[in-house]
Amino acid sequence: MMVREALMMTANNADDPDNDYGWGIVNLTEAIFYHPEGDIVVEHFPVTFATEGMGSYRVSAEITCDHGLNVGELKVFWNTTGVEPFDAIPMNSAGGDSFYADIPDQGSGTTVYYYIYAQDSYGLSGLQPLGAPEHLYSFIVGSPRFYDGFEVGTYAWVTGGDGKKWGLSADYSYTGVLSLTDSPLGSYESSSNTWVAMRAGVDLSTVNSALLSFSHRYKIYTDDFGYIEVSTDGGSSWEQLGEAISGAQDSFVEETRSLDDYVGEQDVRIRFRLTSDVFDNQDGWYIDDLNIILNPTGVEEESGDQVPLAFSLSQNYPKQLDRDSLFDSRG
Ligand SMILES: [Ca+2]
Ligand SMILES: [Ca+2]
Repeated sequence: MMVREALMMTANNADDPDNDYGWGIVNLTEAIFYHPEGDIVVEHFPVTFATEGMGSYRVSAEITCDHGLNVGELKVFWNTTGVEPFDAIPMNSAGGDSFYADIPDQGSGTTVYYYIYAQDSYGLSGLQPLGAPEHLYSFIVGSPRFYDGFEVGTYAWVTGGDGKKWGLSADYSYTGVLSLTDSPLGSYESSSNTWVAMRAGVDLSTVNSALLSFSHRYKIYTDDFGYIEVSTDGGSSWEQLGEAISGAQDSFVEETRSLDDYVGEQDVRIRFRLTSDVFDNQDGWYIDDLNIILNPTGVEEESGDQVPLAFSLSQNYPKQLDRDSLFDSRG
């Protein structure tokens, strides 16, 4: 599917395009989630845990298409440069709609870039992330972390609750051009209880410590709240992680929350939830550059009891966040 098609088909005049208004106002969030019937759908949670000596790094995905896939043409393209050419690895079936490919072991400190290529039974292809190979998934060998800069969709997240649906916004971003927000168009609604949660968990069973960090800005009325929550049971139950967010913060600031209490757990997920009462709805909460930084067992910590932030934040930005390519970073 073409990006242009997605933008046109989800614009507000799409049902009745005319010469005066064309396809209407572009709805960015709906465009990113747009899947016409028959489209290839790839659900992939990015590789988080990669260390030298593991043997290989598994890229897993659920891939579906209404009229069938050409399973001989499902591939992971990868390299360590982030630019063409890429090496192709055929994906194997893991049963049902699940497929995987193993990227070979790399030296510690290497950044591995990859994207998923799928072909349907008509020979039409789809790429994930959207915009590949300009946009790519990446991970750093020896610096395990979950990272999301929200530049390539919200594939790693699920939404729910009452009120507006969480989605992407181009109104503000810390890096790149997009951030994650509770109410992409305008203010949040009265009596909201709306959330966005990680689709899969991060494994903290073999780490010494773990830290959640993200950048955010917000305008949340004083009787309304943003909560950061953690689940260790696959999203069935959630507990609050530190203080709730409320009030106004007009520029992006970094927020960190220790996940040390969850070391030893195999499935640790983060959720952001916004609640409101019936008065004074405001613009809401913008989140960008989310990291869950893992300090693996056996790696000596530099000092103190916190994971050093320099561990991953100061180097080896994923390709889509290469500092030279940023053209709209409003802090
Ligand atoms: Ca971003
Ligand atoms: Ca809003």
